Amino acid sequence: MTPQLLPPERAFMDFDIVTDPKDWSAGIAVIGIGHSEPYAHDPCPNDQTRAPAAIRAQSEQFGFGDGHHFDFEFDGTLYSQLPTRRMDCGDLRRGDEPFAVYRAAARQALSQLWSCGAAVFLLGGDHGVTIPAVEALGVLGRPVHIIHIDAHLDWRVEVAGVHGGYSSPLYAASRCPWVVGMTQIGLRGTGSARPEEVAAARAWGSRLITVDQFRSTPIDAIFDNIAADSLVYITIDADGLDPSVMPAVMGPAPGGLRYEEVTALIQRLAARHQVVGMDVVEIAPSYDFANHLSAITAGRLLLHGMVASVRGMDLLTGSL
Ligand SMILES: [Mn+2]
Repeated sequence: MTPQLLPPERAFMDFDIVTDPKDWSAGIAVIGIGHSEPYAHDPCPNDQTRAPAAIRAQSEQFGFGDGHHFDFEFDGTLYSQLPTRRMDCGDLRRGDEPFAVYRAAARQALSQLWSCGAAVFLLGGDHGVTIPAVEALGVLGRPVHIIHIDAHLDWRVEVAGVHGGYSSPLYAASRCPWVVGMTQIGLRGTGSARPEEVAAARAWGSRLITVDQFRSTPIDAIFDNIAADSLVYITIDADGLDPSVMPAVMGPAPGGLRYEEVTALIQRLAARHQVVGMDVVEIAPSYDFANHLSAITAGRLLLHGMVASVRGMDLLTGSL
């Protein structure tokens, strides 16, 4: 059976629900890719599958759904800064098909969205869902730089026999010829990386930036190694942020980036490069506070990414 895009219970904000790819067009596109391939030893496999619904449920409060309330982070209404075409493309749910079939369907859906000129905002899912996204970016025919926010390196070739799980998205990106650079921000503590993965990332040319280094570097200098002609894709693992603002993660690590550091980074990035999409992954709703802070933080980060994608288009008008 082929996985289907199913309409969500409620849309992200009041975006139009458009699950038929024939109806997709340029604009802003949200899509839920909830599933990845968990490791057999995971205590709570794929709780992250429920994150797209959790993020959508809280998005109602960003202007009470309609995006026309004054938003102080955007100095105006959100919808005055976004195109009128705002699609929620639904959720790619996994049925009983093999994982490879699901992953190919995700790659196909994301390729199609980018082909029709949409900026794509992906609701994970664990970090493995970034793999079909970086693979789909090839359809743009342009060099791509990945901005990665995460406590962890995510450069494993495989873990426990699983290739393409949540420890491997940046390794997978490094295998894509169109990915010409990556900047990994927020690294701290320990994760699945061994010294050989750190060496492999550095040898490939990935720029690794710890939280302390991030705070002691002017923000524009963080972007110095992004080639001028590169498009930018942002992948945010929820555990890259400090758990005080993003508590609902499987691998909490104290000392992460603050919310306003990430939003400032996204805004500065948009002043220099075209942001073609973004994902927020690894939110585990079972661990979210009763007030759903993690889902709210995720939704707000996505709004910043959406506005950034539009500003980047303006910046590069005529050069694309
Ligand atoms: Mn990760």
